[in-house]
Amino acid sequence: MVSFLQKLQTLQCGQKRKGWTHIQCIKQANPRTKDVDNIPSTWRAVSHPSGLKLRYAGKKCLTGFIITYFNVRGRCAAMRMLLADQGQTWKEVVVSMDEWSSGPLKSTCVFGQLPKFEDGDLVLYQSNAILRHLGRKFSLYGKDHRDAAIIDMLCDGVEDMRMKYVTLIYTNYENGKANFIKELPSWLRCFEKVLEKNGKGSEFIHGNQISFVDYSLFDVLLNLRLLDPSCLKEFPLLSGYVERMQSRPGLKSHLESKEFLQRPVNGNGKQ
Ligand code: GTS
Repeated sequence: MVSFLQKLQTLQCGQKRKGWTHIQCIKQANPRTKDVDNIPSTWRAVSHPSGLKLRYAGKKCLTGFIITYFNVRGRCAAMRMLLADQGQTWKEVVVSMDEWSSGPLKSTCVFGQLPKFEDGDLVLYQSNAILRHLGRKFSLYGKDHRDAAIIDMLCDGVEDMRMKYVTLIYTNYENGKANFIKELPSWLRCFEKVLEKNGKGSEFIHGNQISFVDYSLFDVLLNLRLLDPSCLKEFPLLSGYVERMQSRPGLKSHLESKEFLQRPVNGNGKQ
């Protein structure tokens, strides 16, 4: 039979509660209330299938990811895809337009805009800076400085394409859509050519490993395909790329999730 001490050791090694620096105290559940009594507010109690109740205490270890943004996919779609595909979880703080315009949040944001991204006590703004941070954190930035430089270049190229799309959506949707769709192939061709030069399009946008810019490109391509369902038809490599990206297990389940499907693409209902 496993002794109490053995259980304790297993739990201390393997069951350390995420987000807390250490287990301060451990004791058996009160058989009557099945609870640990009188827990000071800085402590947390959790159940464990073994029947033990654990108390965690100490300074909270700030390791969680928090995305603060409006209720849209928008500029957070790519970082959410990256996190989901990398097996990460995160918390969403959804800000309504009323809260944004009347509350104090805007004045606390470095550039007066969202998204805000928290990685523990690191607070970031600017969606591409956030993607780059996650790229470094999860080794999604190529294998060396040369790769990183090219990935940065591609990220700026995707940003240009994203900005054209965002400008259309928010400033000129009705009048500009037809012309936008006419010009779209000339931008998409640039990425088709980049793919062609990289393993004849059988890999990622750069190199043979996924990088943070793949999530951003994939996100923009999905949006463009929503806008013009036939836009990728003349680009076999981009079409294959989208197919490969969306069949990655982590991405597939994210794209099929209620959170993704129910979140509007943009803030004004246009897509
Ligand atoms: N360059 C910034 C980024 O990439 O994060 C742009 C951020 C931005 O434009 N944020 C908009 C915003 O905060 C929301 S959205 O366009 O991303 O949906 N708007 C509110 C405001 O008060 O400016």
